[in-house]
Amino acid sequence: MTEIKKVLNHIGGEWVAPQRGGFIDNFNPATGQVFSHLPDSDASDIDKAVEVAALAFKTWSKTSVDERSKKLFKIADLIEANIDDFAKLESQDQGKPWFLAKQMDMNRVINSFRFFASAILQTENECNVMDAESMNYVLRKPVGVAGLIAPWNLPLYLLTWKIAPALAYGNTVVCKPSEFTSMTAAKFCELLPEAGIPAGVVNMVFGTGAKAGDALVKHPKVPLISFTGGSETGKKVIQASAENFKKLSLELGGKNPNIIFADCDYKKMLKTTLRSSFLNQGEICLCGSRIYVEESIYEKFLEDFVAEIRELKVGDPSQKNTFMGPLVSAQHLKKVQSMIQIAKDEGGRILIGGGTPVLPTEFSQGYFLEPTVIVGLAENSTCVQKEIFGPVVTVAPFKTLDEVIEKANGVSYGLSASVWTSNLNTAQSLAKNLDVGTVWVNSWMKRDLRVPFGGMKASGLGREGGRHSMDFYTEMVNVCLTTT
Ligand code: TXE
Repeated sequence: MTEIKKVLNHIGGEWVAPQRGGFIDNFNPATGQVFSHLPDSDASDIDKAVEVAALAFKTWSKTSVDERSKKLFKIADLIEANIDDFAKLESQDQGKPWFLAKQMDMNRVINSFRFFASAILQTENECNVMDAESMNYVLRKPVGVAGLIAPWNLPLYLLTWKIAPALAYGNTVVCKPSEFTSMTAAKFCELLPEAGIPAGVVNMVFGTGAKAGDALVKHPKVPLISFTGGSETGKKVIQASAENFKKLSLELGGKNPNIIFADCDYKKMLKTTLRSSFLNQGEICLCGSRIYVEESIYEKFLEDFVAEIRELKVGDPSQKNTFMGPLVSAQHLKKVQSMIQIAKDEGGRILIGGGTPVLPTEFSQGYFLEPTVIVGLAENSTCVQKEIFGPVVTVAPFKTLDEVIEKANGVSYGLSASVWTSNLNTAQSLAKNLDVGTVWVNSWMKRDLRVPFGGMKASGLGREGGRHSMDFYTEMVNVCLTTT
């Protein structure tokens, strides 16, 4: 029998058990077996972590930019040196294939640290000469103890997208990873002493959102919350943080349109659409889960898309040629399956998928689902309107530009869109008219860390990335200097 690992909280540089709570089971989604126990932390653990983070802030906020930069570069180097171990652990905990955990998740973790380690060396201060006597300049100060709450789909990737800029700009952090995927966050803490990060600068409190997450959001000594997760939870975070007027960045769900015109590069579009539909089991907020295809190529697209899907390998995440692993949890699988049932009840037709793939016995208790394509749904049906967050896409035809813009904007979300066309006018018109934070023209999920990232409507509040992260993780003080 394999040993079940017991994870502890990382507070003030020490590994500590939760003060009052017990431990929760953590499952390997590929086998459905418990493989670790996680602290079921509560407000008392959050209090302790905030106390030590506030103390550490006094010195970390005064550490030179040069020194902070060196330490962040060192974190990146250490993760790179251990990339295979991190990738395997992420795959075991989340379900995604090893290759993806390495190529997408861990490479991005490394890049985020290098990006912000370098960015803080190149920051320029704003200065405005006003008249003969006065000038204004902007001082930037770290905000304080940052509360960072991350989801389960890109566990260390999204958590470090918050930790790296928070530390770079002089804040200390209390993190609450998802209770479904905490393992790589714990492993990350093991590297901190070697990177020279002082005790108390990074604190990791594990447990549920209702207990540990809520306590972090409500804590009066945490002036900033960066949250990525579901839109309904995002509403709770806004409400719970209102009492203390916190700085908030909310990266929430998406129901992104993938709009395909007949004049596109068809081969490239088809290859990318497979990825934007099913990469990471469709558990990426940026996945293009609503596919709209120009009527003249609609039937051809369905035929080719289904043929490509038949070739996708679903199964053992450790195998090199596996494209999709299991979904993250039994609860999530049940939710996605119930959405497929609702689609059938609402008149949808399952073109491919919808069932459980046949796999070796080792994986018979895993949370696997076939890649699924649904057609024939009305625009106001549940599966077109609500985020499914699994390997399920809907496909519908369109005739005109105006029609597809209306459909694309006809949901409560506004995170991203992909547009496939060789006509620049069409692309520009969509970019102007789609109510989303990112429009990819002839690509998907190409991420430049300098650009503003975030969503509109139920997809969130605020932008992070490049100088937008600097704005979020610092407070600005305008100093007006006048000669006497
Ligand atoms: O998200 P939650 P879940 C979407 C997706 C998914 C849905 C639910 O639709 O099906 O969200 O997933 C913590 N106060 N996305 O259940 O619950 C929680 O412990 C403070 C989109 O994982 O929002 C976890 O650490 N924190 C998303 C984090 O919030 C709370 C990625 C996210 O959990 C809390 C993942 C509370 N009251 C899911 N309740 C994206 N856009 O990338 C929970 N948490």
